[in-house]
Amino acid sequence: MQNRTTIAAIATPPGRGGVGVIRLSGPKSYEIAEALTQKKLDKARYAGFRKFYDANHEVMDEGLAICFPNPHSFTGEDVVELQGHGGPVIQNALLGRLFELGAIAAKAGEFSMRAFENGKLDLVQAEAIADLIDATSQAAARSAVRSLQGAFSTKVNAVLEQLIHLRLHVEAAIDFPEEEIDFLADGKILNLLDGVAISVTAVQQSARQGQLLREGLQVVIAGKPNAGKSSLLNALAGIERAIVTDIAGTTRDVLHEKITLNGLPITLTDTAGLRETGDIVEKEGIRRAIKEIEQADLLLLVYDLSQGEDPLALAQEYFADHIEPKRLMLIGNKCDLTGKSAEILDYQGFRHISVSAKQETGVQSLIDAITAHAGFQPEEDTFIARTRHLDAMKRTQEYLAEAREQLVVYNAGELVAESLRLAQNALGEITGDFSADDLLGKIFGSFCIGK
Ligand SMILES: Nc1nc2c(ncn2[C@@H]2O[C@H](COP(=O)(O)OP(=O)(O)OP(=O)(O)O)[C@@H](O)[C@H]2O)c(=O)[nH]1
Ligand SMILES: [Mg+2]
Repeated sequence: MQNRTTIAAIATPPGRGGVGVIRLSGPKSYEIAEALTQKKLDKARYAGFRKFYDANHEVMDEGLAICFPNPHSFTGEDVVELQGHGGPVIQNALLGRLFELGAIAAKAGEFSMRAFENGKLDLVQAEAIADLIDATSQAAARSAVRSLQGAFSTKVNAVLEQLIHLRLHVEAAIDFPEEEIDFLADGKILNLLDGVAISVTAVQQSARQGQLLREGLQVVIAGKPNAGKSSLLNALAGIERAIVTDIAGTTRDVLHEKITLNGLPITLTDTAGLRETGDIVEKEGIRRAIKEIEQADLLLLVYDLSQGEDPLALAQEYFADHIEPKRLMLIGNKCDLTGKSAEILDYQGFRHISVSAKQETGVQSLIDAITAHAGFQPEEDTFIARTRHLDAMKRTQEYLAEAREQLVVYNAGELVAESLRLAQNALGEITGDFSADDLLGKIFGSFCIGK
């Protein structure tokens, strides 16, 4: 904590407000704040009314100064909060004065990074702060708070302990070569190993809910011109967002609409109808549509039921590489024209739903099918999670599977030990036990300044 710079940043959002807060953190925080106010700070965590002076001893602003001595502060360093008035000009002038007095500008996420380095937060908790600030729904905010309070970290740490316990057994077996084979073969290590894998799976399942809640699902609507794609987007969004006409080729640009279906955040994308065309504008629209199709979590292939087409043949034609039941749902539209009712069925292993986008029949069934398809079932205790966490758990499982193979097939103690070490590193990345500096830089760099 010694020999570090003292950083400063405006902590409140830019703009005008009754109060604007500037935060200082680092060894010279007190010295700088006392130079600014030309007075000693009050005792720890007491708000002292102060004048803030410029270099010519003119009053720039007045407000409160509060100090938080290390280690009992957000960053774990000496922190001072200066609460002046919330206008961009005055706040920037105050910040400029702090720089003159020796503070340097905090980089994005640097306060949180220091809190992490000083053991005030683990990585999951630091990320949860960013997620809480960025939450777009009550449910996301609640689960971010749960992660912040350690709900996720506790689960990860419990699995880490299980894994360390297992590693100790394996290392002990290796240390006694005469008995190694027996040790490895007596089933105890295999049991422990399977126990760890089961625990990781359980955490993966909960984390998947949190990740869906945070990152949502990218759903792309695609199909022939006039199939009713834009009508479907409007029906799902509940507003007349996209232009609907009976002219084939109405939609040309890609259109994104953020909606929430059954609590699941979704980015719904409407695209240009897919067909051969000589029109250069439409051609560009189709090129963009294909790009969206490639990136979708879920594709809704909309087709016109009254045309008697085979939707799977269409899917094959439009997105051959992307037709797998996990990513594709077939939507038979205009069921009102066929006299059939809206229904859900299985079409050669694919979900098939008939709807009438125009009359809005079958839309709720479609919504339920989309959220069920994503496996979204948030529970009371869902915590926020990120793709990064799921990736780390996936790698953990891969190393565990490797360890299992080396144990069961080859009885190779050293290799089991090495795979388990890698599994522990992968899992430890989640909370930051084992994280490369570039990963940390990437995570904290995505936070906003002053956080
Ligand atoms: N009868 C009936 N007509 C529909 C239905 N859904 C859409 N339509 C009509 O079909 C026509 C085309 O609808 P759009 O939603 O613009 O179709 P699109 O797939 O977006 O077409 P492009 O943007 O040209 O690719 C319009 O006249 C709609 O009113 C439906 O469920 N039933
Ligand atoms: Mg359209």
